[in-house]
Amino acid sequence: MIETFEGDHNAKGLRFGVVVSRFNDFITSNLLTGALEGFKESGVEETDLKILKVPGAFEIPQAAKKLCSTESFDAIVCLGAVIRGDTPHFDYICAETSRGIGQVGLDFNIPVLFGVLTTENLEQAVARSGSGSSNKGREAALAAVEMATMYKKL
Ligand code: INI
Repeated sequence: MIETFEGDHNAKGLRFGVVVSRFNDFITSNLLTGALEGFKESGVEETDLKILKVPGAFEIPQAAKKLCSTESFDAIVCLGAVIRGDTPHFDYICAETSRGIGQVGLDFNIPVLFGVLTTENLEQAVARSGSGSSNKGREAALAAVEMATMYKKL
């Protein structure tokens, strides 16, 4: 029989870090609300959560790395919103944020989840940060729970 591992959605007792950027706060605060709902649904206690608020998406990987270096979290969720403007700035921020978040996860060997919206316009960001299952913050928190609970079983 081949041993197969899969996570679940019972994360009671596991610890999670959240990094959320303030830029486009009217979107990122809703992503944070969605993530906290996802954690609550999964049985995570508030005392097992730590939230770091950073200025913009560019700073997210740096703060995620800081959280990982404490070695006290089972997974980290990164939340932000980058919305395209009139200059190439969007592309630089998106590239560095996604590359950095991926790198931190690989360097520290714990799940680091990508809940950063990278959208063409405000409407797309609003559509992905509302209440319910379309909220990408909630989706990232549930994915963090799934990954962390799977690693616990290994
Ligand atoms: N940061 C974001 O999180 N979203 C954006 O849309 C954005 N735009 O468009 O500029 C943005 N810029 C700030 C950046 O993330 C850094 O905080 C800043 O450059 C300081 O390092």
